[in-house]
Amino acid sequence: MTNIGTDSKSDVLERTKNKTTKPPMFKVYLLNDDYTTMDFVVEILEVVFRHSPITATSIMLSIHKSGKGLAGVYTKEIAETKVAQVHSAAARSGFPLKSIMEKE
Ligand code: TYC
Repeated sequence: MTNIGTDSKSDVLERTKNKTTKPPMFKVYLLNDDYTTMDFVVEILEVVFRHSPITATSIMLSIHKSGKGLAGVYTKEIAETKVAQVHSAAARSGFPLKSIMEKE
């Protein structure tokens, strides 16, 4: 909404609309499996998704029981990076842990 400058007719219209429109957001999920340890999933939720130990444990247990759980919601590029970080940490540790993203 902000038009830079004053009310002079000769002023250049530098901006016709503000920059408050929201970017598309993506949900990042972790999926359950039978081989990844609970401790590893909690560590991923703490380190990659910045959850507290208590929240990370609660999310992990909900994934274990239901099959899938929300780890976080991010813009596209950040969501893609989180998914890649999960897969590379899991591969490095020999776990099949999977992460997926979905547009909100
Ligand atoms: N089901 C795993 C086990 O019993 C634990 C687990 C939880 C694995 C969440 C993946 O996203 C996951 N060791």
